[in-house]
Amino acid sequence: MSKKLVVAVCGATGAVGREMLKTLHDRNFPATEVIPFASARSAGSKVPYGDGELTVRELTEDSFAGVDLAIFSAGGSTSLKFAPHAVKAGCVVVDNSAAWRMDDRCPLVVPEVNPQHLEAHKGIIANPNCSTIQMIVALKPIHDAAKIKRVVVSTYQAVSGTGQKAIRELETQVRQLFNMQEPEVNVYPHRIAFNVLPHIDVFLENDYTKEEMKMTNETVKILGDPSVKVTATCARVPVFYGHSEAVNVETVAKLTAAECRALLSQAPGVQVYDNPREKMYPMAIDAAGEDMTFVGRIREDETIENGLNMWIVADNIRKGAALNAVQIGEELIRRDLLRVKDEDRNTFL
Ligand code: 25A
Ligand code: L14
Repeated sequence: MSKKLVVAVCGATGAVGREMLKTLHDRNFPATEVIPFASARSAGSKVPYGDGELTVRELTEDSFAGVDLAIFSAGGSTSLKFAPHAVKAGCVVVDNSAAWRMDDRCPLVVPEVNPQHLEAHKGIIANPNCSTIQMIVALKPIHDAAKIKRVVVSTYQAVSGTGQKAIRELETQVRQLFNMQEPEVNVYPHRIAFNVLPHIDVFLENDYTKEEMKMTNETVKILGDPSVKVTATCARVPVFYGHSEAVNVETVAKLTAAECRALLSQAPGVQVYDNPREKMYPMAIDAAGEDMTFVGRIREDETIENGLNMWIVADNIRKGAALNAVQIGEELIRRDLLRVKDEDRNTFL
């Protein structure tokens, strides 16, 4: 490690921020220094890093001098406020919030799918929504082979996507219910323990949730193909880690289930786990803590000419957030793109 490479993790005390620190360390990211930032109330606290700990600093507009890469997972409003100052200081931002994803100036990247979009970056690169990421690593090879016309997806999403406070809420409600107490409801609009909520993020004009429309819009941007139609229903389930998705895909060309299985077996970041006779299919409890996206229950949709059904599971905090963001950092280094051009520094101010 000869060249200096300073990495800031912004939102380092949160559920995703902690996983970002772990991922940077576990993958031997070539950082010469890693600095954890969070809000003022966490300044001075410690976060684990490798065998040791790092002291959290308060994130301010002046935090980015001498920082080469800042990875944000501190909520959209924090990203909107601070990322432009990072870029001004010459620091490249990888942002995990929804704030910059549909901005034309910001590439939206899954390294296994569209790494070439990084070439045009102006300082901020957006990390897609967790549900989009795991779906698109499996859909990309299918799109390349048979051209996707339409996708119908239903999600079963873990509470960890909402952060540490939601993880605690599920734990607390389960404990309260087993003790015959009235469960406290704070984070979600209704009880999540032993329940399913067809409601993630806010409702929009068209009665879809914002989470559902992210899957529709982000898929088109990442594939660079507006002809791909995605319609989604996103549900919250009482699972701590790991999102599951039932995905129906209609293609232009015929792809048999066997061909699809063979294709996905070769796909980067994907592991086919599909042996129904042996009761083998992807499950959230097995995907938790893993880097791969698992695909199973691959079968032909017998109601249309060219259609497939499958079940896709991944750890929403890892591939859905921290891992994908760190992989973007690795790809930026590989392509020698970890810098902000002088003429781009004021792009977002
Ligand atoms: O995704 P999250 O989890 O919601 O986190 C979002 C991230 O964005 C940051 C935020 O920092 C967090 O890191 N963030 C928000 N606004 C920001 C801003 N303006 C910002 N960063 C920069 N600028 P934070 O400082 O707001 O949060 C710090 C801690 O506060 C706790 N917290 C969160 N929401 C809260 C709240 N406390 C009270 N009320 C709320 N509404 C939260 O603590 C966060 O760390 P915690 O729940 O994560 O952890 C509490 C204790 O548990 C330990 N712990 C946490 N995670 C793990 C853990 N121990 C082991 N493994 C873990 N994975 C902590 O050590 C702590 O003792
Ligand atoms: O990244 O699960 O846009 O509550 C916002 C909602 C992440 C998941 C995003 C959730 C999502 C989150």
